[in-house]
Amino acid sequence: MKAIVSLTSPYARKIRVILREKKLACDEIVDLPHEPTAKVGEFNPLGKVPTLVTDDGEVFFDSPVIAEYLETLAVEPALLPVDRLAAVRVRQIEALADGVLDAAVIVLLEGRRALEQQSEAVKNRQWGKVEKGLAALQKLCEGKTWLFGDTLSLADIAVAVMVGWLDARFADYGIAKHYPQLAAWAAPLLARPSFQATVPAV
Ligand SMILES: N[C@@H](CCC(=O)N[C@@H](CS)C(=O)NCC(=O)O)C(=O)O
Repeated sequence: MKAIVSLTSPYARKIRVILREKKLACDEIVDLPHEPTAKVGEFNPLGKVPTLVTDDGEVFFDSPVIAEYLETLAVEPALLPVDRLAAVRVRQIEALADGVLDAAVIVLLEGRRALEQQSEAVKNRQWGKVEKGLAALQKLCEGKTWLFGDTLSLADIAVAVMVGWLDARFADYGIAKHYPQLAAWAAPLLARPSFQATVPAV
């Protein structure tokens, strides 16, 4: 099995953390999806990382689909509950964390355009989603070690990856200043070996 990843992508980090938590053998092929030399488009028509290629040559993307595929390998720890509705609830939290990332990525990319091409309206609208998402997640983690149930799940991994990425990419904003309980909740997860081995190469 091989995973095509970049070392900065939070979506790829989610998968890289899962691979480590489950101790799954997987070659990580580092690609730069935004560069003309990118190879990921040979496997994924959308040209995005992460993309997973199984030993049989089957291809899976995007990160929620890859996470679901990895669950089918039935390797402990299970990161999704067996009960289907419970699994949907975990996936809902993952979607919220990914949605915060999607909005923050737009803000980041908008900020890289020539100054006269940047839209404050776009940045403000997307940052509004980041703020609302973070507020919702902070509420969700109140008094909890795990976001769902009594053990590590995909929800915890997705949210902690999102917190780590915002912290790295928007260091000036200071997530710990604005959402101290969320940052404190994520801290022990970010200290796990699976996260320490995948710190974004910003
Ligand atoms: N929803 C996708 C998002 C993947 C994504 O946007 N990856 C970015 C890197 S962070 C990418 O490969 N972008 C290349 C492009 O858009 O051409 C997932 O969860 O995997």
